[in-house]
Amino acid sequence: QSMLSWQRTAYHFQPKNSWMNDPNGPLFYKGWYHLFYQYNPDSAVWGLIRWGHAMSKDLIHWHHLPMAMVPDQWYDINGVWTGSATILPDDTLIMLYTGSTNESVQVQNLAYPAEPDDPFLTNWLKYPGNPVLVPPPGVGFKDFRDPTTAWQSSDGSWKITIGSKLNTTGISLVYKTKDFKTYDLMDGLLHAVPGTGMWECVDFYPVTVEDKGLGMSVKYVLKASLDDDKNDYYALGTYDPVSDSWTPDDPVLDVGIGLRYDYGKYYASKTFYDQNKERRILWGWISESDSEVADVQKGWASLQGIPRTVSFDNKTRTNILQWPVEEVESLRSNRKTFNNVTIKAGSIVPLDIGSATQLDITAEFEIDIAALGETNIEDDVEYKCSSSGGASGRGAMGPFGLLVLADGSLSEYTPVYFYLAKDSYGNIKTFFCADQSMSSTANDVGKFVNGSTVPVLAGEKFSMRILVDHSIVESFAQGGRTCITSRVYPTKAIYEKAKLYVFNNATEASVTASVTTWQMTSSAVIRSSSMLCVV
Ligand code: DQQ
Repeated sequence: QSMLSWQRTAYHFQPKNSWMNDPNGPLFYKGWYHLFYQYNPDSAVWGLIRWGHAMSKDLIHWHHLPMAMVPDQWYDINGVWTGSATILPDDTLIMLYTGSTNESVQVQNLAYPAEPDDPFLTNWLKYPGNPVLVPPPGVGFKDFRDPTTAWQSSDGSWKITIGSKLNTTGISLVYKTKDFKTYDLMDGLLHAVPGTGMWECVDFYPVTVEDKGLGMSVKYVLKASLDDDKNDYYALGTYDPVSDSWTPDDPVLDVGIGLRYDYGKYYASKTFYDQNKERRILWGWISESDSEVADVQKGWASLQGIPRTVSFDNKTRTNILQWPVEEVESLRSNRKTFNNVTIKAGSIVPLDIGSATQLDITAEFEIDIAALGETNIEDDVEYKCSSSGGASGRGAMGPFGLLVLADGSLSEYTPVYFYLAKDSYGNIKTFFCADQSMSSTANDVGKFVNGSTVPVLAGEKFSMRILVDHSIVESFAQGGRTCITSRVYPTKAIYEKAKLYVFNNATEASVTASVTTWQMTSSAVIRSSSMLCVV
């Protein structure tokens, strides 16, 4: 047991050891959820990548399985990189993935289950005709990776899209295929955004929109993982299946310049349609923000976020909603409720809940804006989570929220909070932020303040949900309109020394908070007790 062993999570997905990155080919097949992932079993840093593999009945309790694919062919000998699954109408399972060849060229390869009747999907066959796609003329050998799940055209053929770049313009190419072995490159691009650089792990999927009085329609989400700044950006738009092009609803909120899935650590994500529960589920890779030395010392690096359902926000109509899958609630126990706690400006109130390292928290806040004289509310057109002093930067109406993973002397704590500021039109704008600057007394860890604005509609309270699991804090505002994932490395606020507080650091406004907490049971137990752990 290393001295850093407390950082290991209790209910997030992690391999038993070593390095993990992107989620790959998530799917539901013959009663089981499968997750494959970029895996380097040799050490806790990125290296020669294989496909790790695990399966689960509920997306929370996982059985580790043998590696699904390893570099053993000239076309993937430098790495079995990211890919996606497609389940055809007759249940045939198709896997497309990027191989890094013997010459480090990025090519796309086809694989399929060796025994399609095996619900464990243990053995995989690589198509003897691989690679099925090589970089087209004009595309760099190292700028062609991460094929999406395929979607079907009206003529029965299939299309996929693959991210790339042309100079500094991020692009997504579209290919058409009938058999997943031979492909035609379409003339146009699905989309392109100048200045966004290489698009990794493109994702493209429909979301259902409720049209008042008119029934349902669909919009399409396009997501790109920007290699240059390691964040996942999405936009809502429309898809024209004839030209195979996608157009954003709002060009100001285009891919790579507008909305992010998450304003903390969240990258190389991928969704899949869960035909079991008829929902779309998002997986995202959450890397460390400590040092590589610490990762090697603890013997592992990276987590997957708790899978999130993704849906269109029919209220704002400008964003998606992301919410932890309901199955995570099966880990809840020992519920504690604190109703209508008044927190005066500039005060902190402890919530007596026992150990606070494995928690699910929901909280609602009300603020009496009318009671504040108009003159007391300052214009704050410049406010930004990242540069406005974090939780210690005070305004008339914020910050207020929770301090998670705090020790009793408040030498370590992670504030997750709202901050209200007036924009240039005099309208109140709400920010949702998470501040890592006081999370750890260690000096080799990231101490960012992350966050963004969050839409709060008339009549809504300010609401947040937070999942705390030792070294990760996942925060969701207003039902999942804005999300922030933080990696935190407390040295004092660990195990039974970790506590929870509600705080209001506003200079004027008094806040009323209602908070519910649950202890979260470890899901990890199954990792060591199950007969299915054959690794
Ligand atoms: N990780 C994979 C690539 C992908 C990148 C390699 C994103 O396929 O583009 O491990 O993190």
